[in-house]
Amino acid sequence: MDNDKPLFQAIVTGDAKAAKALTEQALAAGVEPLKLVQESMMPAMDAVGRRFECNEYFVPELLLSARAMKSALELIRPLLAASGAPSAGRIVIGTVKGDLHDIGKNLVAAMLEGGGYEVFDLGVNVTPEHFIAAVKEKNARIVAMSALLTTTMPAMKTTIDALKQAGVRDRVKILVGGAPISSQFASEIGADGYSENAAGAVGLARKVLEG
Ligand code: B1M
Repeated sequence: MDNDKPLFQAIVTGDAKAAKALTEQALAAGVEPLKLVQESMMPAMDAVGRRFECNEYFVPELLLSARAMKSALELIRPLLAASGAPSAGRIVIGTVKGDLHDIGKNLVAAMLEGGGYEVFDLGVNVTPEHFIAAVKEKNARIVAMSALLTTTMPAMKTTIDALKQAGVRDRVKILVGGAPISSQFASEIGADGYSENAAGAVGLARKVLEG
């Protein structure tokens, strides 16, 4: 194991019960939630990804690790989101059509909530129609899209095109992110911004709304 932190190990080995207990213990001991995310949880999912790439792990192991990650994240998300500030604007967020990865998207949503935004999480496998309906219904100022698969990256452009077709593109700023996404890809598809990580998404949202 390339990290000896117990929470890292619990997630890599897919032990959800231990991941939850260790997170509870760390939080009770005063460890910063973001420190747990950055130093144990995200490195753990990266390690899981590396094992998957070299055929040491298969989908069942990925699922177990994802479940362990989620059990820790459930405790952390409300803490990241806690902020008494008035709403800085409404954001709809979702993982694009065809893509079921939601751990990073959930983290981004929690950080945006913590940054004072009212966040409407549409979940995973979100169709362009669903994004359009949510923008209209919630009167959102930002659409944030996540994609983790190279095969679902094009769904971001499809969604942007559909927002244009529906006549709502100009009333929202569009932000994109996810492991295979880059700022170059974001500008190629006509998004307004790209963030590499959850913390960066908060500053980016502020920047695009001000600019
Ligand atoms: Co999948 N998976 N997976 N997977 N999975 C990856 C993404 C992969 C890189 C693994 C690998 O090969 N190394 C690979 C994709 C390869 C590619 O496309 N080039 C892959 C594959 C192939 C697949 C399947 C096709 C496997 C199969 O069935 N054969 C399948 C596809 C299913 C589908 O979506 N249709 C699949 C399934 C799954 C599980 C369901 C088992 C599970 C997901 C569970 C879940 O999310 N509920 C899973 C997992 C866990 C992973 C890895 C191991 C971990 C992903 C993760 O949660 N990372 C992943 C390998 C890896 O990434 N290292 C892998 C932690 C998370 C905090 O980071 O999501 O990157 P991330 O989010 C970051 C940033 O990217 C950014 O901020 C976040 C926090 O800082 N960000 C945004 C994300 N969204 C943003 C939006 C923004 C801004 C920033 O908006 C403004």
